[in-house]
Amino acid sequence: MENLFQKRLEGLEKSYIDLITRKNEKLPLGNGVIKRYKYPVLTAQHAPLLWRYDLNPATNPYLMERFGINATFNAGAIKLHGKYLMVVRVEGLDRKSFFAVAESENGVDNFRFWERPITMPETEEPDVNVYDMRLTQHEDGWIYGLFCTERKDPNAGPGDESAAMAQCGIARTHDLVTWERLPDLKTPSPQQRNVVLHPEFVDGKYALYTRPQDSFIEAGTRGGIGYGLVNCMENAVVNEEQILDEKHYHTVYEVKNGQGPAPLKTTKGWLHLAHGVRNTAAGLRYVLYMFMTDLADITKVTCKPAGYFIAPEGEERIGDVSNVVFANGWIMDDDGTVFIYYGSSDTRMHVATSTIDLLLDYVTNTPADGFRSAASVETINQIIDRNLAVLQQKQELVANENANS
Ligand code: M1P
Repeated sequence: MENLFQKRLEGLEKSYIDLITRKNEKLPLGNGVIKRYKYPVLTAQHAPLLWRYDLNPATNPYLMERFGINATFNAGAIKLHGKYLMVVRVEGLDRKSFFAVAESENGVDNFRFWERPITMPETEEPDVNVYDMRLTQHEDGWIYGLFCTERKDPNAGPGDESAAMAQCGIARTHDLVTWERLPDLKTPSPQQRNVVLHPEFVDGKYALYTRPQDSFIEAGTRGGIGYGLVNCMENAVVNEEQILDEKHYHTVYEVKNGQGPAPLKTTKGWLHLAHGVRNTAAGLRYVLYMFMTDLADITKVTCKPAGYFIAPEGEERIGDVSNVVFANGWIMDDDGTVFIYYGSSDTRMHVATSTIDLLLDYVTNTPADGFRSAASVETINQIIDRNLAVLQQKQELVANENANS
């Protein structure tokens, strides 16, 4: 028996080390805006053996998994003390999600989890499930983690064991180890998800991006990326919620949308990453899109490229909730490199890299949505006209050079 235990342990340790030391590779070509990578940066198999196995041969002679991990996805991200850190949504086989920090030296591979998951303090009303943390390094000196806290709907009818309530949980930390839990956010909306704290004060107040919704899944009569101010985070109450980026018929965000990570400040405006959801015969499809808001008035959208920025590709399309990409974490380095962390199909984490210059070019020069097929054709024709003019200029130049030689 001891032999079997030892053999299994060696096999498990080897495959775990191989996985967390594997080098990632940039995929060639791409669309010129981002670089995708060959391997996901985190999977359920990245969860440490120490979490999953009882490593004592006396109590686990068959070396069975005792706590299985189902998925690692939708991570918040931050760079601290030179390390690229993700606060990952880790989901056990029991369907419960919790948060855990995974660290990498270069942001694209060799992510490994810290020894223990985060012990998140609770409010007087315990969370049933917590997920999708957005990290904000706020100018008040704290790192805030805003996340979805899910509980059973107290108004669920008899026998209804699936009606749930989503609200925004708030916690803050300096080191991602010790967290202070603050009361949940209060807003005029019945439910909230995808709430994100803006990194700077606005008129001396904390500014929040919200996503009002009527019920747990459906945004219903509400939806859109909302905005509201709160006086303090210790008792955060949004009294007035305005919508800064609406749902729109026949777009990639017709059903609902939500702010991704906290926006990045650039010379041209605040750069936003968000997810949009549309309906299809095969169910909901989640993609990422970008937009920019004004530096002086952060509720004013100044640029918004049509359509999606990242959509699920290849194996990203398949998972527990297929046809989904979702991002709630990115990191901007001092040299302008941007690491975009995104979850695919509620199963695993990926990275795409770009730079601030490329993203600004993308956001400011990609045509906006014309909301009609005819407008799309008009946009393509304008691009063709400009290209033909350039080609003609080139031909004329060559003809002149030939004539002069
Ligand atoms: O399953 C897809 C996503 O659904 C929710 O996002 P939203 O509130 O925008 O619909 C979240 O549960 C998210 O975690 C999940 O990836």
